[in-house]
Amino acid sequence: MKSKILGLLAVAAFAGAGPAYATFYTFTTNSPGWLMSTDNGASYVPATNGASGNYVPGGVSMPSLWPLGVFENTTVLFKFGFTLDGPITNATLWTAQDDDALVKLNDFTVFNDTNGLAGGSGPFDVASYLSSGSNTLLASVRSTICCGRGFAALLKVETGGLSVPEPGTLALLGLGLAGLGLSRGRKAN
Ligand SMILES: [Ca+2]
Repeated sequence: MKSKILGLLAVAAFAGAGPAYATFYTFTTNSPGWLMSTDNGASYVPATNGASGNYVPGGVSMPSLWPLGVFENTTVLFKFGFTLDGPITNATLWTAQDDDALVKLNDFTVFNDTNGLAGGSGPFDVASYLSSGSNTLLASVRSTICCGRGFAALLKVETGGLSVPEPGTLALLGLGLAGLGLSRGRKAN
């Protein structure tokens, strides 16, 4: 009897490997939780958004962060922590920076822009840089022109989520268990 039940469960597990439910995440520089540092990471404070306008790279408008009161030649670090649930299926990052930026995801370098001009970067396929659980985006933004250190980011992620048995599988499992009950009843008679 035990082996019959195990066999039924094995069939159910095989048939139940149906489509996983995907989860979609969108993070931008307008998402809560962005931090910034003007002393090379020694200390962080909540990032300020003093922008009067937004960048539009990749055809998508992104709210930008503009630290106020930052002096010439000061590199500003922007840091954003976020949590993902499940294996990463797809992930795309766009950014814009004034003027240049070194952008990392979980210590992987996504790109290092050194052209001295304000502009956008991406789209970048960053799926291999992310993982289920805690993740960190870090952008080191620099400019030689006074006071302009804008940064904007848009990150879209799809995760696989958890696999859930399909209704048809549950119905099969129910029929199998009912059949077991019938055969047991017959033997008892
Ligand atoms: Ca640039």
